[in-house]
Amino acid sequence: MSTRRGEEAAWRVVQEGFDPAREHEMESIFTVGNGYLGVRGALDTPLPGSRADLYISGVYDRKQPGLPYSELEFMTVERGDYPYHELVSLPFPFAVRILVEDTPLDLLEGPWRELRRVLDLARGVLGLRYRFEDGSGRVTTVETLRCASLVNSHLCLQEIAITCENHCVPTVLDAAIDVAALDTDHPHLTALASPVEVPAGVELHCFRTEASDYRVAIASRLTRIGADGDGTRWEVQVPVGGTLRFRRYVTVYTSRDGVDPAPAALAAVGALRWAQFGTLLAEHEAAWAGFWRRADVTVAGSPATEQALRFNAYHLRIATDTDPRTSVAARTLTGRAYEGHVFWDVEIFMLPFYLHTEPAIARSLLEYRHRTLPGAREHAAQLGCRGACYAWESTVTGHDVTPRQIVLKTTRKTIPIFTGTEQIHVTADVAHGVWCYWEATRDGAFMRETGVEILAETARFWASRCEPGTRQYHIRRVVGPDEYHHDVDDNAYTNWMARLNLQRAAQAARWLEELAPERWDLLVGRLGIEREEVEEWRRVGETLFVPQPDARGLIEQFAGFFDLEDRPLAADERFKAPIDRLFEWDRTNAMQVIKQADVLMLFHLFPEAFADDVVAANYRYYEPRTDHGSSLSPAIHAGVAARLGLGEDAERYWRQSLWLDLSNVMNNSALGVHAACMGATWQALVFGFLGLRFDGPVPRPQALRAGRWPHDWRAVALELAWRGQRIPVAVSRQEPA
Ligand code: IFM
Repeated sequence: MSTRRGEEAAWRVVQEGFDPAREHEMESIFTVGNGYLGVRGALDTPLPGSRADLYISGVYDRKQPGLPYSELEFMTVERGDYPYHELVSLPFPFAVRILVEDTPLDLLEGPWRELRRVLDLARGVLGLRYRFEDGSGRVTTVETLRCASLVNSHLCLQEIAITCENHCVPTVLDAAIDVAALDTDHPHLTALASPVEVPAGVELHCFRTEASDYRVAIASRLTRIGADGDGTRWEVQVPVGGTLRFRRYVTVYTSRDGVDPAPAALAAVGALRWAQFGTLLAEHEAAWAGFWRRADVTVAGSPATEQALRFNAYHLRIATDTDPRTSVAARTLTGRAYEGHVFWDVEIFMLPFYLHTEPAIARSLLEYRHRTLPGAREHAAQLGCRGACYAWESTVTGHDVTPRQIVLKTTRKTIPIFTGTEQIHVTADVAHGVWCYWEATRDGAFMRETGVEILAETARFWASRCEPGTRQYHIRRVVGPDEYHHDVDDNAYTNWMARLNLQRAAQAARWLEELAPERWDLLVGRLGIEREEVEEWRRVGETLFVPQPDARGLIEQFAGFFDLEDRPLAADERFKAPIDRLFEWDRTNAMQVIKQADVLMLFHLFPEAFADDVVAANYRYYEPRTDHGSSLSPAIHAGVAARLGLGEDAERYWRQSLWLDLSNVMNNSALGVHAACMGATWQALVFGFLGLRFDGPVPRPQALRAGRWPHDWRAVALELAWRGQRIPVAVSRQEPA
C-alpha cells in the first residue's frame, strides 16, 4: 500500500498551504499547456498582483519598456520598432469568483483552512482544493480541475465543484474573464468589440496586439451540471452538504491560425456539447498516457528522482508542439523572463530529449530554424558576413532581438550586452542540431529539403567570419558560452563547433549532390552557391585553429584566458552570482571566473573525442572557477563528473539541476521555468549517468557507470526513439557479492 502511494506520489507535484511571497513561483510551476498555449497555475480566483497569464506560442509584440527582461530588476532601453520583440501576456481564462451570501471566498481576506494545488503529471491536469470558513463559521469546499487539451490545442477544460458543507445560503459563481486591467496587466493588448453576435451565456473577448497586429479571441462557455443552458454568472442555493458542479470550455484562436479568430473561437466553443466533456478529458488523458509511454524514466529506489524527472518532461512537453513557425522560449510558455526569446538552449540543451522521445517535435524545432533563415541571413549581412547567422535571441522572423543594454531598475546603472553581435556559436549549434537529428532519424526528406540548406548557409557564414592568420584561420571578437567574457579570440567551443559546421556542410553537400543532383542544382541556383564554395568550407574547416590540450592537458577557453587574474571563488559566490559580476563587466572580463560550462561543453557533446585524462584535467581546472550564474551549467558538470567517476560532484550538481525549479535554486522561477536546464538534466542522466553511446547498431549504455550513481538508485529504465525504432535501455546497479 505504501509502495503504491509512493508510486502515485511520483506522478504528482503538490503544494500544501499558501505563501503569498511564493505565489508567482507556484504559478510558473503549476502551468498547464499544450505547446500552442500555456496558462500559468494561478489560483482560480487570482490574487491581486498575481501573474495569471495566458501565453500563446508565436504571439509577440513590440517591447513594452515597463516590463522587465530576464530578472525583475533588469530593464531594457529603447528597442526600436520591431513588432515581435516580446511574448504577449493575455488574460487568465480560468478565472472564477465565488460568493457565499455576498461574502467572497478570498484567500487574503477570509479565513481558510486548506489549500492544496496538485499537478497530476500522468493526466496533464491541475487540481486545486480550497476549504474556506467565513466569520459566521460557514465552511465551503471548492475543488477545481483544469487542463489545456493535448488533443485539440485550441481547447481548455475546467471543472468547478462547490460544496456548502454546513450552510444553505445563496452561493454565487461568477466566471467572467477579468479584462479590467489590460493597461497594467496586459499592456500589449487593445480590446476589440466582437465582430460577430455572441450567443447568450457565452463570453467572447477579442484583442489586437499593438504593433504586430495579431487578433486574438478567447471564448468561454460555462454550465452548471443539472441545469439547462449556459451562463457566466450563477446564483444557486443547495441544501446543507450539497455540491454545485460547473464545467467550462474555453477556446482560443489567433489570426496566426489562418482563421478569423472571433468566429473561429465562437464556433469551436459553440459546437461542443456538454455530454462530450468527459470524453474530451479522457482523450486528453490518453494523449498524455501516450507521451509517457515514450518519455517516462523509471529510477528504482528513488521516487523523488522519478517525480522531478517527470515534472521536467511534463514542462518540456507543454513548451512546444509541432508548429514549425515557433520554437521553445527559454522560459517556455510559463513566464516572461527573456521576453519569450529562443536561444541555443533549444538545439544544445533540449533537442536530445525531443529527438529520443518525440522526434516529430525535434523536426519542427529545426524547421523553425529553416523558416527563420531570412532573418538569419539579414543578421549575417549586418555583421558584414555572408550566409546565415542565427540570432542569439530569436522570436518569429529570426531577426536578432537581443537587447544591447540592460538598466538596473534600482540604480539606473547600465551594462552593455555583447551577446547579440558576438555570441555567434548559436549558428553552429543549430547546424549541430540538424546533424544530431539526421543521426537519430535518418530522415532523408528533412535533410534534402531543410537540413542541407541550413548547413550550407551556416557554413557560408563561418567561411566569411573566420579570419585568415599566418597559417590558420581564427575567429576573433566573440562571446563563448561563458558570457562573462566578451571580445575574445579563438574560443575553444566556438571554433570547435564552427569547424564541425563547415565539415558537415561539405559532407552534406556531397551527399545531396550524389543522391539527388537535381535537388542540389536547385539549391545551388537558389542560394547562388559558387562551385568552389564547398571546397572553401572544407578548407577553412580543416585549417581553422581549434585550441588543443597543452602539456597539462588543458584546453584554453580562449586566447589569453590563462593569463587573466586568477582569484579563487568563495563558496558563497557560486550559484548566487553577485550582481556586481554582471555590472562590473569590465572587471569580470579580466578575471578567470566563468559563468557556465564552456570548455566542458565539448566533453559533454563529444565524449568520444577526448581521453579521460584530458577531461579530468579540464574539469579540475574549470570547475572551481565556475560560478554557475546560468541554470544551463550544473547538469553539464553532473554529466562530466559522472563520466570521471567523481560521484560526489556528480550527485551534487545533478541535484541542483534536477530540482532547480521545484526548489527555486536560482530564486527566479517566478518568471518561468528553466527549460534548458530540464533538457540538460535529462542529458546528464542519459549521457552521463548511463553513459549512452551511439557507436553500435543501436544506442547502448555503459553498465559500469551505475557504480557512480547517487547511492539510492537501484535501476534506471527508459525507451529511446532511434531511427524509427524504440530502443529499451535498462541498467541496474550490481550489488557487491
Ligand atoms: O542561453 C542562455 C545562456 O547560455 C545563459 N543565459 C541565459 C540564456 C537563456 O537561457
